[in-house]
Amino acid sequence: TDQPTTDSHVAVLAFPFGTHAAPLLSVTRRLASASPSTLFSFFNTSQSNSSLFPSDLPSNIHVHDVADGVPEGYVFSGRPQEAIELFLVAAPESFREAIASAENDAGKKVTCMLADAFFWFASDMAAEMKATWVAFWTAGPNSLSVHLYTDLIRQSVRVNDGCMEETLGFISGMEKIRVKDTPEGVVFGNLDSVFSDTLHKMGLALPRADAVFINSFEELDNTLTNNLKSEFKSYLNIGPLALLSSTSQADALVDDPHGCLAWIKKQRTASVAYISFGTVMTPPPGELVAIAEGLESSKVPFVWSLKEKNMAQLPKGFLERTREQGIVVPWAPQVELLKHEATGVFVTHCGWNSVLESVSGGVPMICRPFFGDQRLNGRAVEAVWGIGMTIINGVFTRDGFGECLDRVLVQDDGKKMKSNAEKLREQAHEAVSEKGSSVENFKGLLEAVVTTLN
Ligand code: U2F
Ligand code: KMP
Repeated sequence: TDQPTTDSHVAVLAFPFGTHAAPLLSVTRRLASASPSTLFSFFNTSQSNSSLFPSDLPSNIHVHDVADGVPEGYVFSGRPQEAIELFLVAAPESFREAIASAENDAGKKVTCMLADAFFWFASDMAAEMKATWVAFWTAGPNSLSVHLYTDLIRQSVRVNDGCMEETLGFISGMEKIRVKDTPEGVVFGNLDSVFSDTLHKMGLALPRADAVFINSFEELDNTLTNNLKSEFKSYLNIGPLALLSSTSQADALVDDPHGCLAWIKKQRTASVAYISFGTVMTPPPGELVAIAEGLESSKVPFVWSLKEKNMAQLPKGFLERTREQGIVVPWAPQVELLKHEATGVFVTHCGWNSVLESVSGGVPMICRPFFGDQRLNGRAVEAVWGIGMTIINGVFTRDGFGECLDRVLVQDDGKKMKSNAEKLREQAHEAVSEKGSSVENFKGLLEAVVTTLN
């Protein structure tokens, strides 16, 4: 295989949970094809690496496994985030070891650390190695801002009964965001967990990064963008990745084993509800039943991405009774479905990738956030961008869900959401077109990544 001819060697550090590693690999691919003489060593756990199907990688990307931090013979207690915490505690050592061995193999010292932003310790590691540090925030600008200003938020919000409704108006661009929308571990919840502490330390470290980049586009939120630009040495919006990645270019390449695209082609414009709650979370059984009942009584055509293990929790006879109305599949070609004109609404947990994919397709949302940044994203969808609504009562009930479907798909409310979503879709496309902001920012990212210190 060809070896890069220059000395730059980029260590890419992936976070192996949720949807973090896939977008980082997609950015790495684009960087690697733009700079064929740079070596990219991609570090991730073997489990996460195997889920990325890294076939047909360019020869200047080398994939390496790192330890997952789970001790020999460890028995999981079932605590939430247990695997994440074990990984995070071990991560500095796991990465250090794997990087040293990759440097050895390649005969090249690492010149840039391109790391998931969660890894605040990459700052010190890069300094020791005399390498640059470029951080990738895989979620949206609201959550990035909350972690950047965690100390300010903790000082400004006096924790009392009414404080959950207060807004973060003291941060530029967050006037509509309420305390209750923030991720747990910032104002409420466990402030001392390994995960909360990681996010807090990250917020303090990021202003030292040579560049911070994000899967979004500047025009989505100009106020937040300008404020974050003033805080970081270089703040680069390079998305939406869904409008750039090679998988979304040719239908023939799209993985659709359950025939979702063939099915949706036969549906009327803006009539279908696409339902998915991402890779981490599934609604509790009672809410799954409420979704099923809401779909049946509303008769709205649907594509529902539901993990195989949860299918048994659907009401008895639901799949048979709705055979003509919709399909339930264990995995759907989400980006393509959201780009299809027949999709009228996305019922989502508001993971950042999902929200931005919906914006990219111009599809309004019904939001049922669960944890982390999802409430923030849902709040922005509803109150800042006006492209969706939060589920009535915060959880799925048959009637509440039915009413939401009617509001978004039929009522004037929904028409307004659709036209707002359509405008954002156009701006998203502009951002990734020639001379667009995200295209220009990508050039800045490439430069930050391949430029070496002295
Ligand atoms: C964590 O997010 P999740 O993985 O739960 O959710 P998303 O960010 O929305 O990403 C889901 C991705 O999986 C794809 C979909 C998205 O790119 O297109 N997908 C699919 O192709 N087919 C399916 O049937 C189902 C999903 C975390 F939970 C969030 O809070 C964070 O915002 C997020 C990013 O940091 O990571
Ligand atoms: C499991 C995960 C994630 C998580 C919590 C989990 C994850 C993720 C986040 C997150 C938290 C705060 C933010 C943004 C994201 O939380 O992937 O501001 O990104 O239990 O996989």
